[in-house]
Amino acid sequence: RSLIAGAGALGAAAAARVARAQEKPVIDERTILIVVDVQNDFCPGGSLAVPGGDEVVPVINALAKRFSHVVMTQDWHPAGHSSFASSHAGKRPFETIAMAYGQQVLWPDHCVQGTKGAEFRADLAIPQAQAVIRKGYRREVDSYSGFVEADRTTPTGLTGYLRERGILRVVIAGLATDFCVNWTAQDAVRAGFDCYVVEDACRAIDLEGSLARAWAEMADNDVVRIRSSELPG
Ligand code: VGL
Ligand code: ZN
Repeated sequence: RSLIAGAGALGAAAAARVARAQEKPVIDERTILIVVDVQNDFCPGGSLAVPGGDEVVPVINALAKRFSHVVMTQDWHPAGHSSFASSHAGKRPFETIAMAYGQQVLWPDHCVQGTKGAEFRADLAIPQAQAVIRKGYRREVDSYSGFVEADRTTPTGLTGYLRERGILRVVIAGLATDFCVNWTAQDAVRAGFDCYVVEDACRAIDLEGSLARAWAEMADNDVVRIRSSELPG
């Protein structure tokens, strides 16, 4: 009875989220782990190093052992990509610019196709990973999300891939919490998947409060925040 009253007060989507957040995900044939952008450039020593980025590797390696289904995303830009500050005269990294599709943060050159920085961390040990979705490969459009590019219309193909495989639930880990993990997680929900983000298996860039904003946006959009210890062993 109180649950029904709660649903009226909260709204159906929020009530469903509350219900789901209290049940931890099952890991079954219809659950997949998405490992986001665990690449050299996002780790210490890389050109867009996320603080503690390398610390996710052992956590993700252990997590991945519990999954039979895993896909990975890989940030994969051509040289001269429009998200690079170096492509815009007078602009510096971490400034923003108006692009045709909206505001874009400008980054140091990173994850250039075929470079060492774009490679996955060598200590990532997920031999059963089944697909790699590369993203951000169009010069004029960025893609934080593994599902839909920054123009918010061009699909990467990941939704179709997961649907065709009968996947219902996605568990997300990787880099960076406030950019590629955040956008990938929200798009997973929009595509109709139940979505869990494993906070201790992620690290953030945290530009001007972007991490707190990301968690708030994810919560508002039915992404469930969990810790790796809450997943079934
Ligand atoms: C990312 C900034 C630029 C990420 C990718 O993986 O979060 N952030 N490109
Ligand atoms: Zn990028």
